[in-house]
Amino acid sequence: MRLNEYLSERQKLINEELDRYLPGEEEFPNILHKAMRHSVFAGGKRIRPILVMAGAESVGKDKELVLPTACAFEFIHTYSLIHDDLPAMDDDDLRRGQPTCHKVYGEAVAILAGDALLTRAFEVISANLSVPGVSAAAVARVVSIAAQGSGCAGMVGGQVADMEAEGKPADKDNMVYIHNHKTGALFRAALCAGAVLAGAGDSEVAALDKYGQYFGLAFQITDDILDVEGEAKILGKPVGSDEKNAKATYPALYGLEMSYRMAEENVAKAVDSLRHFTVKAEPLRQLARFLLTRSY
Ligand code: GRG
Repeated sequence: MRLNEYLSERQKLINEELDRYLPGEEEFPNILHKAMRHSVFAGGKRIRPILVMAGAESVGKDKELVLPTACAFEFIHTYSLIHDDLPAMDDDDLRRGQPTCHKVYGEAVAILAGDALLTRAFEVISANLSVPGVSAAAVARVVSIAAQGSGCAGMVGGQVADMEAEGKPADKDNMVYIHNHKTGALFRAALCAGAVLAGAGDSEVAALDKYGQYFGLAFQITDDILDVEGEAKILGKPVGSDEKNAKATYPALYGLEMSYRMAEENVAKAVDSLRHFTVKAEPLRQLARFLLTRSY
């Protein structure tokens, strides 16, 4: 399997499906739908939908079975980015090199576009019921998994813990809590949702959940490393010379070399979580290893 081809084929499929599940820009109220589409189609990597599909495939089912839910996870992710960029939070003008939603459509519309994407996500999860082979019980369980992964026990909880930590001395345990919730919870939920819709057994779901936890930490550590390296490049500093102490990050707390080793450890644990899975889990194994060499 060539991971690059796998990823671009999945991204193309997801982009087509996302288009199908979003109201058109010509539909009233146009500004809302334009704002939703602006952020959904601003060039994301589509990792969460890919994890939903890979979760289902790892237990032997086709990706087509979970396409609506895969889109739902991208909607939840996009809502979180729109809200994260708002002046009340990170106050960012650019995301993925493009103007943020509130910069183009104003704050009020951006807030509502985020709200609409989050609610649309649950509508689209329920649409997964019309896919033959998916049980109503599985869809109900996925509603709960998605809500927990994105809400106060998951991503929103992590975001608030992150805000609360700002300006305080870095605390390693708190940093792990923040990453597990802000970033990891949605990855875990995506994997489990795909598996549950595919009829996976409890031990398979638990193994994918573990994989998601280690994958999430490795993703965050490599994200922090890329940030430091990117900043060093832009500012012309040697890598590692900047103490990014304003925020608790792995490189700030452990240094770059140790952070990379920690990413490797988490990747190894993620791969090991899948030891009882067949070759059908190969994309997940490769995706985890890919984190160590990614440049974006
Ligand atoms: C506002 C409820 C709420 C939550 C915000 C996702 C998030 C929580 C904040 C974004 C800031 C951030 C750097 C989070 C940690 C890492 C992360 C989730 C990065 C973005 O995910 P990617 O790399 O993004 O999958 P793309 O652009 O590929 O979609």
